[in-house]
Amino acid sequence: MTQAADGTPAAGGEDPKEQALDADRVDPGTDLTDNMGHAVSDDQNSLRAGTRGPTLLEDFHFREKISHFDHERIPERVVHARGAAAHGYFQVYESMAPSTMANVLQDSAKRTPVFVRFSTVAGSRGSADTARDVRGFAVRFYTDDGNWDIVGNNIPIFFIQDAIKFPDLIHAVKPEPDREIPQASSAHDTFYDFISLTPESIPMIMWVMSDRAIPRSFSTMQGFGVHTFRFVNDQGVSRFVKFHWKPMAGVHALVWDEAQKLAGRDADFHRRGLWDAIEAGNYPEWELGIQMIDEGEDAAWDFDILDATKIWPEDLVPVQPVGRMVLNRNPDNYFSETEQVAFMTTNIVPGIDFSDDPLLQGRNFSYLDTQLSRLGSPNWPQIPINRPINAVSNYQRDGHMRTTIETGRVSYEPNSLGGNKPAEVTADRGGFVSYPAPVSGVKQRVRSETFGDHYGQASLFWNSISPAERLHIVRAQQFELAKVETRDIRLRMIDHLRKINDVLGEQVASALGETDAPGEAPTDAQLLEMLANATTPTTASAGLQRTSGLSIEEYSGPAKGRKVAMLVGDGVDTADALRVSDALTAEGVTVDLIAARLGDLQGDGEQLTASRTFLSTPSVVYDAVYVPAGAGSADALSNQAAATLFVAEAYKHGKPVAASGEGLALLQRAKVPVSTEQGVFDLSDAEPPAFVTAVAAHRFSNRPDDMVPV
Ligand code: HDE
Repeated sequence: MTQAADGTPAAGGEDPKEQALDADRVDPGTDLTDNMGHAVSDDQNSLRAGTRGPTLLEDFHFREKISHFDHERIPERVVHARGAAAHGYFQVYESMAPSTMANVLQDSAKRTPVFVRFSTVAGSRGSADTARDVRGFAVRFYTDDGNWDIVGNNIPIFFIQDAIKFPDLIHAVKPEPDREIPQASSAHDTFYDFISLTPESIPMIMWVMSDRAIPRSFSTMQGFGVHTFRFVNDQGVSRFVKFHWKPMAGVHALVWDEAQKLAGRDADFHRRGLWDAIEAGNYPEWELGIQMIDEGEDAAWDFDILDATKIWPEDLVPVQPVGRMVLNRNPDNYFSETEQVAFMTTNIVPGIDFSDDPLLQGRNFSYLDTQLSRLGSPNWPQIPINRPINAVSNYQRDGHMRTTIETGRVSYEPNSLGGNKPAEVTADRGGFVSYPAPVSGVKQRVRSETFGDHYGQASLFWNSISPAERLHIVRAQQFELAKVETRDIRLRMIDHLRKINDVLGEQVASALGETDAPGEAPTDAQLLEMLANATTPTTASAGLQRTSGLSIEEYSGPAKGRKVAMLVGDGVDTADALRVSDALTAEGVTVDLIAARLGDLQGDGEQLTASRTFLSTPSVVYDAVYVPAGAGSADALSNQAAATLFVAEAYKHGKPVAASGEGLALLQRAKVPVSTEQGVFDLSDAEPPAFVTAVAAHRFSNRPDDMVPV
């Protein structure tokens, strides 16, 4: 049964999707059988002639087992192949009836089951979680009126304006076709060849080079529907909307050095984080918000609401809160649920409709089509995770792997033999009717002139983020373009970047050896100063020079869900360790004890047990470090080079660090100076809350120059 975040059962009894899935869950059973139900007496040896003779064709048990194994794989998603998902629920704050008749957005007492899959875009199914990339953020609502999917991303815009360019974009970013290199990375020639020749992608490049593309976790990412959609109310009035998911945990990122190390040290970092948080009861939560405008309200704007490379600045159209989503249950089976879930932009319900965004229109073809190839049959909607919770009844029949048994003589409409049931549903009884938007025009292949500004919103984004975030974009672009081997491509990119901002263009040019005035490369601190006032006049932004909503620093949250490493050895001051650990766990922070070996530690008082070792666990998987008091423990740690590195690296990555008593010696060895403003605490005589607050704040980019994270 689904539990609410506070542990109480879901409102309205059991979660209807979970109930429906129950019918398909199987437990391991007791007796081993083959697929036809025959009990298996020997699963160790194939049937052979004599003890050393050849295997017999007659061995149906062997053949069935191997043959099933041979066919275990289905094609991975052509994009978004790597992902992780969870179940949960959505609850609207108050009825949205004035603007939409969507059933799921009416009743604040009702919990609608959801299944949400997060993903990277470029990498294959086995690639690392922390690659620099857009993240998919696909939400399925199992509503009483059928499935509604918001198949979104963690970035509010996209690379291209017309779906016809999608295969080109994806071919360019995927590993290069002759050498199949590089995996899950945009830092290569074909990607920047395409991008530099496709100026509409430039605003998105700013987002992909920003901290948004290396999230700390799925639960600290925003989500966006990206396209303009419609809300339609029961009076038939339509308004345009954009969907936003705001994480209750705040928006937080990794730093690039950390992301790269994580790709090796824990390639499953994001997937593991989601799983562990839900198992620990730290349920990730988001608030759904909408930006909504009346038809015609955009008439005077200098950008087009059908252009998916543009945001609606929040200072122009504020985000209104609509409801809350909680993810509280891990899937039972990765393949059956996360791999087989098939989202579609065409899954909409009465009260929601499309706009004419050409990217959305193209997606509306692609998703059904791709499922046919990936899941292999038009009967894929019968797969449990894809089935809606309301009844499905129609005259579609047959095909590979049909699992339902439709009874009766009739499989056509109209009919008299079956009483013409199932029959059409009128709009007043919930039948879906497309919004009757008037359409006219001459057939032509053109891009509207209103889609023509490719730099204004790139500068709006740049102007609206903090100097530290700008620094990260400079460094990311320096990194990526230095990996591009073809000079002409690098030069074309520099031209684009100069149009977004002078300092950005100049710094990237200089790192690529393309400046007229070569000199010492500025340090991070010097660059931060140069970036502080480095803004550019904007266009395509309804007159705004900057807007709220774009800098991740605006989205803070509690410490809940973070992970703190406590470095210990025998002789640890147990009371001190518990004092800090209790303060952290009370706020929903996970604390792991890391020592030279696993197991119980010698110490006074309550027994402490190390659950990780320095060999198995690097600092990059934690958000902060604490070194408790205790002379024996401090001595033991001083013999561990890995312990010193652990603290130094966490500090370099901008993470909070704290120690007490003898534990402070490890900070000294790691050359980490105590400074409360810079998130390094001596807790010997201080209470832990300041440290807990620092864990919530996540990063300190105000550390001395050589320690600033890049
Ligand atoms: Fe997708 N996209 N996409 N996409 N997309 C797929 O569908 C496509 C786009 C997004 O967790 C595919 O089931 C086209 C924008 C997510 O299962 C495929 C275009 C946005 C997921 C496909 C786009 C997305 C997909 C591959 C250009 C954000 C993963 C497997 C018009 C608003 C869903 C599949 C999951 C997956 C096509 C652009 C989000 C091939 C043609 C823009 C989150 O159908």
